[in-house]
Amino acid sequence: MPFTHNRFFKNHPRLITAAEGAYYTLSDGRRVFDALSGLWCCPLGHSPRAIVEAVQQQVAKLDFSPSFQMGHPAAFHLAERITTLAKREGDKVFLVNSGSEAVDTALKIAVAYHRARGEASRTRIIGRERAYHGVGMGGISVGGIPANRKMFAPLMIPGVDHLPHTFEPSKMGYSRGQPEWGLHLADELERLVALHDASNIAAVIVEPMQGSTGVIVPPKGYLQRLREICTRHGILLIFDEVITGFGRLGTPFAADFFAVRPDMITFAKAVNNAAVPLGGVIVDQAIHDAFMTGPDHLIEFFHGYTYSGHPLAVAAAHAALDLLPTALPHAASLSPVLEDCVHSLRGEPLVTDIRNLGLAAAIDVAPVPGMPALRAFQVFEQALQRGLMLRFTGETLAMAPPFISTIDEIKEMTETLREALRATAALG
Ligand code: PXG
Repeated sequence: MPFTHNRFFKNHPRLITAAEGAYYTLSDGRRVFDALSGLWCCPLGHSPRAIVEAVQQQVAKLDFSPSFQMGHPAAFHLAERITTLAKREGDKVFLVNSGSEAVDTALKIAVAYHRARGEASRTRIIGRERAYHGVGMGGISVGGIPANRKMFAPLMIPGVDHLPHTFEPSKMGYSRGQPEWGLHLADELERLVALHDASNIAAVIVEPMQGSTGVIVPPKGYLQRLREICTRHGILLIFDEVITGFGRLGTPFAADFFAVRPDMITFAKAVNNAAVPLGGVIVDQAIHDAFMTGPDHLIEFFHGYTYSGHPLAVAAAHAALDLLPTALPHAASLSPVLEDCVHSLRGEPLVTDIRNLGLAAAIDVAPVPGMPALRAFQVFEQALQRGLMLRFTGETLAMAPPFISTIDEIKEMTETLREALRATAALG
């Protein structure tokens, strides 16, 4: 099973049998609130009728269409809708099936772009500590979660450096929104440029808000500074928006929220509310154009997947994008509610930090001495028994409720978590 304690699970299975709106039904019949919108991917709630119908109609009309040397109109239309939403008219979109594929695709585009322009020495990629960029070989190479990397070290792509992560609880504990401290950490990029020389560096990839590692919010000015340094040195900036894309911060993309224009944006998850796997990369027009050389009967970019632009995934995305204009302002209006709610848990037993941005929040809990990663799991179990499904990882509990949640549901989620924290502390 993916990222699961397999042996424990086998003995204590947790099975989901149905979903509707903001709730899952478990195999014992209980309804639980889906506090992470699936795995950050179902912000519009489960099985919205418009998406269900779009996929049903599509499977009957055109179930599959090859994307090598052929195409189908809805995929091109989707690319246009996505670039319009991102306010990047003229840019291009490469469709894939997951966030991991989106990341590996963007990294390949970055290296090939420089080569196509005659700067073939620009091959190094710079990621960041604690980053999650999926599980492809490229993604784990630029990613910064030690457990995801250490078993596979010999297989990673060479020539990768990591910026320091920006989480320092002693400087930013219990921060609401963006922390004031940490802008200087962006200048570490200048040190890497000085070390390797810009002529050897292809791209920097960051999650604008680090999600999987526990909602690490960028310090004020940090992403803008990264942009300035990249621009100065001709280095591409890639925002991995697999989690933040399509509304999680209350704007279509985090790039809008932070008013930074990256050269590429990777996305997946919420693009189609996860009804069918879909991901992609938004690529700056100039990057695209650099590939468009040579005889026009030859392939310009040797890359792609059987299921790129899968008609069912694309149909789901069109339906999701139809729903987004109403869902997005609601999500934005819920974010201060979530902020106040989660920060009301300060002082509850076990809690060591709380942070939030947009419609995402995380709570750190004190570890069980000598048993890393156990405490958050205990809280997760206590919450699940009380009708709340959180996400736990390490010593962190994460929440990213569906955009369709009500204020009362956010409050109820918080009170259930409060009870779960107290019950966990009572376990000793
Ligand atoms: N980039 C980012 C920023 C992600 O968050 C991926 C790439 C990979 O996407 P795929 O579709 O290949 O899984 C992700 C995935 C969690 C959680 O609990 C987060 C992800 C996946 C599963 C769980 O935070 N993010």
